[in-house]
Amino acid sequence: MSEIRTTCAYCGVGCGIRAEVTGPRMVTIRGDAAHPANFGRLCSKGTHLGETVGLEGRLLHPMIGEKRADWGSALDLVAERMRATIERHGPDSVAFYVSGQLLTEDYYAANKLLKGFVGTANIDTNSRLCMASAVAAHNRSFGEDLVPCSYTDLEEADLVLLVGSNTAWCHPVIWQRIEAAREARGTRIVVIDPRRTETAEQADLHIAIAPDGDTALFNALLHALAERGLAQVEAWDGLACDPGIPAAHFAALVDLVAASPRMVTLFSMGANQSTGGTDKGNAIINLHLATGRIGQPGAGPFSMTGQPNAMGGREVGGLANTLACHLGFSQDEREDVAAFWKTNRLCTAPGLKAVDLFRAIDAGKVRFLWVMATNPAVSMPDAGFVRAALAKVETLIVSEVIADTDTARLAHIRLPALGWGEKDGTVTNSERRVSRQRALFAPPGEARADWAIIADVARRLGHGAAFDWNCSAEVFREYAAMTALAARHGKRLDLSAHATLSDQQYDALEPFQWGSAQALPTDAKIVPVRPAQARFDPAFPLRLNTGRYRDQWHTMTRTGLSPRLSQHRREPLLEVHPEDATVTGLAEGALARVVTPQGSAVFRVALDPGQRRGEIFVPMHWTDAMAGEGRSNRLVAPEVDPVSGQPGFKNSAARIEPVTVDWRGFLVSAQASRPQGLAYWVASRLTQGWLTELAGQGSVDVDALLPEGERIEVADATRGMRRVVVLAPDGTVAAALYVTRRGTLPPREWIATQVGLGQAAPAELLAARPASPAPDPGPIVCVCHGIGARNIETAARGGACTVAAIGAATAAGTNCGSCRPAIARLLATITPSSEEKAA
Ligand SMILES: Nc1nc2c(c(=O)[nH]1)N[C@H]1C(S)=C(S)[C@@H](COP(=O)(O)OP(=O)(O)OC[C@H]3O[C@@H](n4cnc5c(=O)[nH]c(N)nc54)[C@H](O)[C@@H]3O)O[C@H]1N2
Ligand SMILES: Nc1nc2c(c(=O)[nH]1)N[C@H]1C(S)=C(S)[C@@H](COP(=O)(O)OP(=O)(O)OC[C@H]3O[C@@H](n4cnc5c(=O)[nH]c(N)nc54)[C@H](O)[C@@H]3O)O[C@H]1N2
Ligand code: SF4
Ligand SMILES: [Mo]
Repeated sequence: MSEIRTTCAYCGVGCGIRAEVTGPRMVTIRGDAAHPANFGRLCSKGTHLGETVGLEGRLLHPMIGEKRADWGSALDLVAERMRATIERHGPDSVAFYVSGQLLTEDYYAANKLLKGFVGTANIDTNSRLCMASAVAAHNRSFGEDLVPCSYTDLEEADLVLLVGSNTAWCHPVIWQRIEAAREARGTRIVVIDPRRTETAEQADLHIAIAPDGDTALFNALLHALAERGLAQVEAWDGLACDPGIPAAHFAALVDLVAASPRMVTLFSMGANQSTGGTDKGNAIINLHLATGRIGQPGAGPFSMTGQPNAMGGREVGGLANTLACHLGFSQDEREDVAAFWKTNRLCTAPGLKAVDLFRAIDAGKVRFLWVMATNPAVSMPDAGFVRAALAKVETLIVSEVIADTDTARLAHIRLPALGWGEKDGTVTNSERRVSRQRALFAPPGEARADWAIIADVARRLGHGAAFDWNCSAEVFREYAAMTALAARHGKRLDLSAHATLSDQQYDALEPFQWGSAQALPTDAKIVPVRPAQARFDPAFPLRLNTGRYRDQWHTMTRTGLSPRLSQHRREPLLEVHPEDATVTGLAEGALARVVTPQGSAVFRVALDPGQRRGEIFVPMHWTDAMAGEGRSNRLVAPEVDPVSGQPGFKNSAARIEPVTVDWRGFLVSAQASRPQGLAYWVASRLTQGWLTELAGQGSVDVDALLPEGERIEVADATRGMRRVVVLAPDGTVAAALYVTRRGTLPPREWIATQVGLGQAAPAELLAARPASPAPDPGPIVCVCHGIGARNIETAARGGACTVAAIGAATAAGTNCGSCRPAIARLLATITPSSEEKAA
C-alpha cells in the first residue's frame, strides 16, 4: 500500500501527515518528516485521526427534513428557497455562516457566490469567534492582515512570550518545537495566562494575569522599556499604566524582555476572545514595533490560528468585512473584484458579523441561512439565543459530515459533505504555509465536496459560467490568479505564481509559504491603545473563563468518537479555586451549577489551586449529544469587541451553586444512551460502546436507563447501592449499571472494557472487579500507550525522576508526546521539586 501525504484535520499548526490506507475506512497515520510545519511530529489528536475516519454517525445522503432525498431535489429546493427569499426580501435576507474547517477551494466558492453573485456580504465565518481581533489588529498596524512570523522564528528566539495560549494542549507541535529550542539553546518561556495551565507549569515564568489585563501589562512593559532607552515611542495617555501584576513579576518580566532582543510573542484566544481583543493585539504589536523586534529572524508578534484553514479563509474573504483576497470595499477594490469575477451584482458594503448575524435572524431580517462546517448552536456565545434563532429562521441549510449535530438537528435541509480523508484541496496554516489535503478514501454514501455543492446551487441560480469548475485544481487556479489583485493594491498576499499549475502539479504541490519568512510591512504603525476597564456585578461575582482540553476538538463531533482521546477528560470539569469552593460548599467531585444572566449549565467540580480566586474555568466542548446540561455557551455573554466584532468568550460574569442529588451512578452500554430528566449525565466513548456518568434526584428509573435483555442484579438497601448487568441474547454484556445513594462508585477502567466482550462473568461485573485482578493502572495519562497514573507513580518510586526516565521505564510520553507536560505535573507531586529541596 502506498503512502499518501496530506495535512492534519485539526489545528492551525498544519502538520504534514503520511497516511497509509490499510483497509476499508482504515488508515495508519505518521508524521511527515519532510513537512516544514512538524518535521514528523504529531500530537495526540493527529496521531489518533485513524480512530475518527469510520462512518459512525456520518451524514451520507441529502435529507429534506427527516426524509432522504436525491441530490437533484435537495439542491433544487435550496436554490428555489434562496431565489424566493432574495426576490421577496432582497439579497441581504440571505446569509452563509461558514468555517475555518473548509478548504480554501470551498471557502472561495462560498464567498464568490454570496458576495459576487447574490450581492450581499452576509457571509461570515466561525473565525469571527477566533481570529477576528488579530485580523483587526494586523489591519490597524500593518494595513493588511499579515502575520509577520514563521515557525522557525520560535526556534531562533531567545525569549518566547505566550499570551493567552495553552500551547501545550492547543498547538502541541509548536509547543514541542519551542521545547526542543529550549533544550538546544536555552530559550526562556513566559506564559501570561490567568490559569496555571500545563503550559504555564512548564514555563520559566508564569504571570497569572487578571482577566483582560493584557493591554495594561503590554503598555506598562513598553513604557518601562522606553524608560530604559530600549523602545522608541511617543507617549500617550494610558501608556504609563499600572501593569496589574505583582511588582516582582513585572520587574522579572521587564528584565527578561530587556535582555532578549530576539523575542517572539505568540498569542491566541486569551488575547483575541475579549471585548478588548483588538487592543490587546495592537498592544503586543506596538511593543515589537517600538523595539524593532519584528521583520527579522527570531522576532515578531505571532498570532496563532486555531483551525486548519482559518488563515485560508481570511485570505479568500470569509469574513463579512473583507471582500476577497485581503481587499476591502473601496470603489477601486470593488471594481477590480467585479471585473475579475465578471459580475455586475457585487455587494457594495460589509455584511453582518456572526453575533449580529444571529441577531438579524432573530429579528426576521435574515430569512435564509446556510451553515457549512461549523456548529453554531454550540459554539456561539449565548447559544440559547442562537438556538432559538436557528429554530425560527425560514430556511436553514446545513452542510455537514455528521448527521446529528446540535445545529444539524434544526436544519430543514441537510447536505452530506466530504470529510477529512475524503476531501481534496488546500489549507493555509498559521505561518502562511499552503499545504495539500488529499483524499485517502472514496466518497462515502453520496457525500460531495463543499465547493461542488455550492457550484451546483450557483448554476441553478443562473450563474453557471462563473462556477464552471470540474475539479478543485480549477478552483485553486482561479483563486491563485485572483490574488494578483491584492498585489496590485499593495498587499503582500500573492499566490499568482501558482495560477498556472497543471492538474498534476496541483496534485503534487509541495507545502509553500506566501510572503517572505518575516514579511515586514513597510508602513507599519503604532496604534495607541488604552487598558480595559474591569466591571463588577455583585449578583454574578465570579469571572467565567472557557477554553479547550488537550484531546477534544470543539464540539466533539469527531474527537468524541475516539476511545483513546476520550480517556483524557471524560467529563466537563468546573475548575475552581479551593477557597472559592469552600465558600460555596463545593467539594472535589461534587456537581455544581454555573449561572450567568444568559443561562446555566452543570459541571463536575475540580478543585484547582492553579485557578485564581474569583475565577472559574469550564471547557467549551460538550454538546446536547454528549451531556445533559454541559454546554458552556449557554453561559457566555454575547458581548463583542467594538472593532472586530469578536465575542469575549473568556470573561463572563457568573456565580456557582451546588447541585444536590439523591443518587449517583454510571452506565456502560454497547449503545449510546441519552437519558431524560436527570440532574446530570455525560457520555463518553469506549472501545466498545459508551460510558455514561449519571446523577439524579428521587428514585432511579432503571428501566429507562437500561436496554432490553436478561438482567442480573444485586442491591444493598442500607448503602443505597444497586448494580444491574444486562446480557444480550448472545450472552455478551449489553450494559452494566452502578448506582449508589451514599457510598462510592467502583473504578470505571476495568468495567469499561467488558461491554460487548462476554468474557467477564456477571458475578465479576456485579463485584465490579475481575476474579484475578490485574494491577490497576489508575487514570490513563499516556493515551498512545495506555499508561496510567499508577504506572507512572510506581516507576517514579523506582527512581525514574524525569519525564525521559519515565518514558524509558514505561513508554509513557514516547509516542506523540502530548502527555509529557502531564507526566511532569505528576512527577512534581511525587518527587520534591528543586525549589522545595532548596527551601
Ligand atoms: N486540543 C485542542 N486544540 C485545539 C482546539 C481544540 O478544540 N482542542 N481548537 C483550535 C482552535 S480553533 C483554536 S482557536 C486554538 C485555541 O488555542 P488556545 O488559545 O491556546 O486555547 P484556549 O483554551 O481557548 O485559551 C487559551 C488560554 O487563554 C487563557 N485566558 C483567558 N482569559 C485570558 C486573558 O484575559 N488574558 C490572557 N493572557 N489569557 C487568558 C485561558 O485561561 C486559556 O488557558 O486551539 C486550536 N487547537
Ligand atoms: N465558550 C467558548 N466557545 C467558543 C470558543 C471558546 O474558546 N470558548 N472558541 C471559539 C472558536 S476559537 C472556534 S474556532 C469555534 C469552533 O466552533 P465550531 O466551528 O462550531 O466547532 P466544530 O465542532 O469544529 O464544528 C465544525 C463542524 O463541521 C463539521 N465538519 C468537519 N469537516 C467538515 C467539512 O469538510 N465540511 C462540512 N460541511 N462540515 C465539516 C464537523 O462535523 C462539525 O460539526 O468555537 C468558538 N466557541
Ligand atoms: S499540532 Fe496536533 S492537531 Fe495540530 S496540526 Fe499538528 S497533529 Fe494536528
Ligand atoms: Mo478557533
